[in-house]
Amino acid sequence: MKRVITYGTFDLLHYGHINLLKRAKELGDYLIVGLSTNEFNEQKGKKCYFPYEERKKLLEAIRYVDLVIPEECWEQKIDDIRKYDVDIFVMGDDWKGKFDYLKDYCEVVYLSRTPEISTTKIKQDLGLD
Ligand code: C2G
Repeated sequence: MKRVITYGTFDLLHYGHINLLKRAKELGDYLIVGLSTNEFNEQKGKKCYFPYEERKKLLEAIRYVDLVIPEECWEQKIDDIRKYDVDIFVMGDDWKGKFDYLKDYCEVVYLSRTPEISTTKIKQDLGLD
């Protein structure tokens, strides 16, 4: 069983997120998502519309997602890779190169972002930002 992991905030879930999760799942058989907690989002400087528990419910309803775990800090990835016996780490290519240090522990894959959509754009288009 090939196990894949990815991380993110996934706020105001949109088709760019779904495209990423679908392709991440296609790389293996089991997809784990490290979902940024509300507190970690503050550290990331991101203001979330939906709190963690609601974002978790949304992710757990997606057919490609097998397990959602909390992402509480930048440093937990190596422990997660070991704990969940992960084979592939996946992120959108806006993060290209940032997680290459994980190549010592598993395969690292950066997938192309869906260009025209983002949570920030949604908020701006709705005049919320
Ligand atoms: N994404 C995408 N296309 C978009 C928007 C997002 O492919 N149009 C991808 C991002 O590249 C990322 C994932 O969807 O891989 C989640 O995006 P965010 O929720 O914005 O995650 P981010 O805030 O970048 O947090 O430790 C890693 C961080 O938690 C990543």
